[in-house]
Amino acid sequence: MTTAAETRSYAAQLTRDTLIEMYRFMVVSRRLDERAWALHRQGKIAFHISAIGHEACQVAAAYAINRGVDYVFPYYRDLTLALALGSAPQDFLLGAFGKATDPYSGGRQMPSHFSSRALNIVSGSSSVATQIPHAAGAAFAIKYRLQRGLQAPDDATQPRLALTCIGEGSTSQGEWYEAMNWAGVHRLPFICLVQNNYYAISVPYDQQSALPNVADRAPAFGVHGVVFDGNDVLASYDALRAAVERAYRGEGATLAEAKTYRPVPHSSDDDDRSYRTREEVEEWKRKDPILRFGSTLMERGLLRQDDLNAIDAQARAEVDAALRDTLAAPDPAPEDALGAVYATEDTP
Ligand SMILES: Cc1ncc(C[n+]2csc(CCOP(=O)(O)OP(=O)(O)O)c2C)c(N)n1
Ligand SMILES: [Mg+2]
Repeated sequence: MTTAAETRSYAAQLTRDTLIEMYRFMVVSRRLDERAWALHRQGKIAFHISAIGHEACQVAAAYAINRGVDYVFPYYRDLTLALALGSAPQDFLLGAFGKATDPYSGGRQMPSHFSSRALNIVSGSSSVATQIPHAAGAAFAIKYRLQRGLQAPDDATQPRLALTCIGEGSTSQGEWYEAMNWAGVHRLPFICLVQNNYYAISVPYDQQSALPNVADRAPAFGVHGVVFDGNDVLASYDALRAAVERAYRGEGATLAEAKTYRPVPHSSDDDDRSYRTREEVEEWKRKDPILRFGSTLMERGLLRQDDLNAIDAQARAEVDAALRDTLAAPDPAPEDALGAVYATEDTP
């Protein structure tokens, strides 16, 4: 188990432009997410599940890996991750409205089931934790092909890994244990990012585990474990980049645990007032990842308040435009409902 202090400061190597780009993705994600809540309350979309509060560790994960090269197996809360990997705000909205042109599933899956063949984002099931064995299997394939020289010629020297995300509550599922064990046995180029927001809908973390950290289980699997502040972009990047370097060097898998919080209900269909106090929620709102990263960028003299305001205005305009285009998109034909989600017969 490493602590954040022991990891090298990879974040110190991020350029000003990259830091600002990361901040922009967080703000676009937040504005898009807030719009989805409003659309749900207006009765325009059927369901929303939110990334609010999780933006820091997700943007850090996208920037730590080699985007478009590594394989990503996200979960439903990964809006910021999907955007930072290259999925467009409109892609998310097309899914939320279940439009025919929804690139994730043609309107066949629930919203926020992110996927893109071009971006190496693999579609998942709604059953929690099922993406973890898929990701470990992909990591096994990466290692197997590398060892046997089976990669495409232009790919022979390209290190790759599989990254997957999951909530802390879903680590109670058997699939998670099976996949983590497999990753340990085969020393796979694999990262499991646990976004620990302390609740699985209404069930608090201490009812899921007797251990203070999910990553405390890492030694039992024979993988590396790390716990970090998931509301801090730079701490998250340091921990995840170290995990990526280990995977690329052939040193095996990492169980990376981001401590974070969702300051909103679990989904549009949840009322969190029934299981947690407003004081607790307010305390976490003071640790909001976007406010924190914005302050860091200002303290470092990289941006002024005016710049933050301009980024916010631009994000709102981007969301407005994406929504306009989404509303104009066609609805699917009812007879298409049972069609394929990820691959079709003519998919190569
Ligand atoms: C196998 C299975 N059981 C139950 C559910 C219903 N369900 C959806 S999300 C969720 C809670 C997951 O909590 P956690 O893993 O902590 O992730 P979070 O939503 O907090 O990010 C549950 C129980 C499901 N989708 N799949
Ligand atoms: Mg949770």
